[in-house]
Amino acid sequence: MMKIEQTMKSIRSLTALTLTGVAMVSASANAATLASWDAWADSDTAGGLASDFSTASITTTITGTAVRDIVTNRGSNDGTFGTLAGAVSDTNALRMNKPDGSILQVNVANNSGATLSFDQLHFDGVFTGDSIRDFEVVFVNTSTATTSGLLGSGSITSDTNTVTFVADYDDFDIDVSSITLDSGDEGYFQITFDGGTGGINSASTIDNVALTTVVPEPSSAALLGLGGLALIMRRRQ
Ligand SMILES: [Ca+2]
Ligand SMILES: [Ca+2]
Ligand SMILES: [Ca+2]
Repeated sequence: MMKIEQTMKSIRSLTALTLTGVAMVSASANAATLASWDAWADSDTAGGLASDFSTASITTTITGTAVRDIVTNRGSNDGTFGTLAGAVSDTNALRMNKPDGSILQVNVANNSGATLSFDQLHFDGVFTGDSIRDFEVVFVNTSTATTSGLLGSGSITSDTNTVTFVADYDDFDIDVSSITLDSGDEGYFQITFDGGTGGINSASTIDNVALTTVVPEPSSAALLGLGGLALIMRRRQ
C-alpha cells in the first residue's frame, strides 16, 4: 500500500510538472515562422523569390506582377516583420511595379505531410511619390480552385518624401488564421496593390515579409491520457 501511495505521489508531481511545462510552451510558442524575406538573397525575379528562411519540405516563393527588382540601397530598419520581432537586414528590399492592380503572391506548396494552419502574414512597406499604396489580401487555393473572402486591407502612409530609403517602414500584420492548406496542396496569399495616381519613376517598396503558422496545442487526448493513468492507479488502490 505504501508503495502505491508513493507511486501516486510521483504521478501527481509528474502531472503538475507536465502541466506547468505545457502552460509555458503554449504561452510563448503558439505561432511559428513558416517563411521570411528580409535579406532577399535570391534575386531571381523570373523564377520567383525564394524565402531567406523556410521550413523544410514547404516551398515558399514570392512572385507577381508587382515584382520589379531587388534593390540594395533600400530597406526597413525597424527590426520587425510587420510588428513581429526578428528582421535583421537593414538593406535589400523588394521594389514593386507601379500600375494599379499590381499583384504580389506569397506562394506555398505544402509537402510537409501535415495540414498547415496559417496565423499571420506580416510585411513592412513604404511608397514613393505617386506609386501604389493601398492593398487587399485574399488566399487562392490552387489545388481546390477556391478563393477566400477578403482577409485584410490597408494603406501604406509613409512615403520616401518623409522618410529615407532606409528607414522605419509602416508595419502590417494580416490575420490569416481562417486559412488552412492540406498536405500536398498549393496556394498563395494574393496582395493586390492600388492607389497610385499616375506619373513615372516611382515605385513602392516592401521588406520584412513573414508568414507564420499556428503550432497545435498539446492534444487534449495526451492530457486525458495522464489523467486516465492517475485514475487507473487510484482504482488499484
Ligand atoms: Ca531587408
Ligand atoms: Ca516592421
Ligand atoms: Ca515600422
